[in-house]
Amino acid sequence: MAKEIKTIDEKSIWDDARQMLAKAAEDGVETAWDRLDQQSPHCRFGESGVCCRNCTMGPCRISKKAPLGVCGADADVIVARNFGRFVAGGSAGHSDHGRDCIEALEEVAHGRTDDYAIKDEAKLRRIAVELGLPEEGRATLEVAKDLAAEFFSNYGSRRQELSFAGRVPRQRRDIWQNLGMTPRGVDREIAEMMHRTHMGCDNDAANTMIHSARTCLADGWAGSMIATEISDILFGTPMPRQTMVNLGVLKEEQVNILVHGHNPIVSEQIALAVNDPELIALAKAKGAAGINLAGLCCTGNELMMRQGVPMAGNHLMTELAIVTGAVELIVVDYQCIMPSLVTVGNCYHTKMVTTADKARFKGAEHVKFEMDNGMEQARRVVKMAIERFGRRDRGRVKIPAEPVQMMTGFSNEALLGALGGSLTPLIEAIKAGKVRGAVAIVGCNNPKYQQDYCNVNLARELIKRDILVLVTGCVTTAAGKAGLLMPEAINQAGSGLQEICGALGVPPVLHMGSCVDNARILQLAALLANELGVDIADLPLAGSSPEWYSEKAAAIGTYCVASGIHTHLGHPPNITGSELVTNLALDGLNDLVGASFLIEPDPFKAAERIDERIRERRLNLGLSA
Ligand code: XCC
Ligand code: SF4
Repeated sequence: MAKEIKTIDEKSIWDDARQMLAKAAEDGVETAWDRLDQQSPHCRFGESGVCCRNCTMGPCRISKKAPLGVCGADADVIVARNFGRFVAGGSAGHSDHGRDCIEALEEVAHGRTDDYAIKDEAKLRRIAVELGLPEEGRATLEVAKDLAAEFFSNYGSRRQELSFAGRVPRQRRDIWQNLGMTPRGVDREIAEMMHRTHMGCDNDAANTMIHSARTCLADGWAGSMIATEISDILFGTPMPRQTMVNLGVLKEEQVNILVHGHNPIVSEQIALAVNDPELIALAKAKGAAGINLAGLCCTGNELMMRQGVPMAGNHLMTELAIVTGAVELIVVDYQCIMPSLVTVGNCYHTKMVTTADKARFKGAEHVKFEMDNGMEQARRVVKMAIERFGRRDRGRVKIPAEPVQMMTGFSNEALLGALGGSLTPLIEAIKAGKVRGAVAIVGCNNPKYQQDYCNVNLARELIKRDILVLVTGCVTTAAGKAGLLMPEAINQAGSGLQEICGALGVPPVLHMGSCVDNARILQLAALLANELGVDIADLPLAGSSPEWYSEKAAAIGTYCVASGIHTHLGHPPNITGSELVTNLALDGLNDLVGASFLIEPDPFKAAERIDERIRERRLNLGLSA
């Protein structure tokens, strides 16, 4: 059968993307969509999760004719093991990022860096008190030392519970305890996942799935949560501000630098360096009007939340941003950075700079960022970008759009601030049915979908139904480009949400940060549950990742479900080769943890089903539907 080749319009809903896809074709640049065509159809064994490569008696692939691997493992065991390793990878990504944050905090605490400092001292002290660390009358850096040590202990094997376990409602902790799902330590759960999935260990699929959940809970309630809290402490807790989004944030007359990756430790320094008057003067001396910084993906979210740096695009826009021909340099840390960016950059004058030893790219220049050289390295990178400006081929530059305004910065602290210091007004609005519930739409782009079609339409459908939407990660850019992150978007919301958001002056879709910042949503859910004296699973909440692609997104979905938040995915992970695992994910988990996964590629149908769930939860709480 001939392969169906998608038209440009079928690839993305956005005009900026479509123009750049056309330009990419003209310029002879290959993109993720082209490579998806080459890779399709995908391997059925891989797709359904029944290919095992865990030892060299195999690889084994399960079929009707060969239902067992050489060792005797069946499809259920193989699927569960593959899923376990998949989410262990995602949890490792978030949590290792968290570890880098702890190391940064420790360096600051010990006075070993001049480039970083504690920006939100009040938050540092608040968390110290929350975790029972001595705080009163002590110097800030002394408290920081203890907090860093406390956080490090979450990665080891000596704890029975994570530091932030106290944030989890009692009912939820009991559920975890009874299921053997209580996360003990980040590295421990990840290492144990690798152990369990070695040949000849955990050969009970359901048992492996329980540990998968435990591994992801360690990510959500420790690795990611620690990353978020420390980033706030070091770089400031986000507060509402306005910024702009789409490829139109690139500036034709300026040196354009893009930051891409996840950890603000690099991008925050770049953000400072681009404002250095000496470097701006240098740029002007080279004929540019100035230096322009914009973000991509999650490090873009981090910078946007805290500094209001504009967002050029999400995951599938990263190649297309370079296709504008206007980007001098792209500086990356880690995660979600397509190796193809080096190649695309080489088609133009765009230089790619890597900064982390654990994420090097062949063909990119490596400028290693460390805690004691952040500013020096950032200045070096900015100078490289300025030097590149002269090599720009002006005839090949095309910046395709006018930027769209958006509001960002809704940390829980900001949300509480907007509510006047307590959750009561929100709870009252929920009880009155003006805000019927809340849904976190998170995660990625995936070229298997028309880019952002599901992300945007799901958000639109939910706010119509008076369901507040919270966004993080790459969905942020989608919602922002659709104009949903502006207070005016309440016109598209139901009357209840319109009234509440209108009174508060906030959009009906709130940007809560990067992917590690989904921890903010966990914390908010727990606060609401505790306030109402119920479990998280009793709340009219849901999660969704319509266009997800990454191991990290699967880890997020899993810790959401294990935390009691029903979670929608546009497509299943590679588990469909096991009926047992699939049934557990779609249904069985409900009995165990009070929430499960819901798979639905159509955003309109997904909204319907999420709404049903919220309706049910509301009725159970004795509220109107
Ligand atoms: Fe990556 Fe975080 Fe997904 Fe975007 S949303 S594609 S994981 S950058 Ni995290
Ligand atoms: Fe095959 Fe078992 Fe080895 Fe997997 S662990 S490759 S199923 S023999």
